[in-house]
Amino acid sequence: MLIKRLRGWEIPERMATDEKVFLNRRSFMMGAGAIAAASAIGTGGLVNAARAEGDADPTADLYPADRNEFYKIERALTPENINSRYNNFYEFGSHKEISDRAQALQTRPWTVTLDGEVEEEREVDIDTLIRAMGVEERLYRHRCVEAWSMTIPWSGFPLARLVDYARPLSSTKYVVMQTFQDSSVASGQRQFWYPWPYTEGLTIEEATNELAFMVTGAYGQPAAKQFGAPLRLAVPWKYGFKSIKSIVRITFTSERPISFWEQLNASEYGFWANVNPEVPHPRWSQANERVLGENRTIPTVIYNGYGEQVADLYKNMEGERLYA
Ligand SMILES: Nc1nc2c(c(=O)[nH]1)N[C@H]1C(S)=C(S)[C@@H](COP(=O)(O)O)O[C@H]1N2
Ligand SMILES: [Mo]
Repeated sequence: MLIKRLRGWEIPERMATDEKVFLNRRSFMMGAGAIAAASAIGTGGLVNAARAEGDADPTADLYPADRNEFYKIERALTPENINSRYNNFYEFGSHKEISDRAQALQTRPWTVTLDGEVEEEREVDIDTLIRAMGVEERLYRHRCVEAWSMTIPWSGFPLARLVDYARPLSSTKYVVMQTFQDSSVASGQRQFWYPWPYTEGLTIEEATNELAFMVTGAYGQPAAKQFGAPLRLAVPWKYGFKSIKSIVRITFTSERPISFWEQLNASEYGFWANVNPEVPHPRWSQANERVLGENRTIPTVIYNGYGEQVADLYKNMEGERLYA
């Protein structure tokens, strides 16, 4: 397979653009918070209507799932109608308003391939998998590398449980995940300069940390398509781009993968991508974050506030570029 490697300046639409949009939007919202709030209320019905027309979900009876009270957050949850209308899902366009287009994704039937260094490679039906794993609810923060953040009630199961289920060999060092590829439903995938399919990866230690979560639902229901249905990762101590959506393949390997953003621009996006306010992105500060749906910014916290659970993963790794 030939993958054209692009330099930053060759990429017509990329995160730099999003950052400009964000800054403009932010100054707009400073002066018009009330208008923003009013229009957000107005779109709620549309989101739910879109979901009702979607594919039947045979596991819908699992929601709302019991909340795991260990994963609480001090901030208010981002309203669903705001979260559902402001998404990064480049398969459907390199801007935030992709929620309508994402409804074209058929999320049933859906199979997930478990392959690579495992006892036995296999394909598992998503509903079989979800029933085998069980579902709980966790309130998580999410910090995008573009310096906005949200808080969201995810439903799903620990990735550690799925790793067990896959029975990796002891040689496995990394867990690599891939998103579906079908440019007939995801027009963004016709933008040939992106290295589709979207790929992300974790070390096996990260993947089996209790915080690493496989998302199947949000806001007490099966996940909306724009959130990455039917299976999406949530690694809240890392920048949001690590939390890959609509996963079709999970590969266990001893080689570190090169992820989507790293492939596009390795000088700006790396493998580890742990949140750190003191390490700026080459083109902007990471010190603060805009709270999605609120008219304010707050200081960003190391590991997005999850240091107690994850800091140990990175002991004695000074040589690694852990924060980009
Ligand atoms: N397949 C895929 N997964 C993806 C992305 C994407 O473009 N494609 N964007 C990432 C980024 S940059 C962020 S911030 C989050 C956004 O999740 P949200 O739309 O649920 O807020 O999804 C991540 N997962
Ligand atoms: Mo992001």
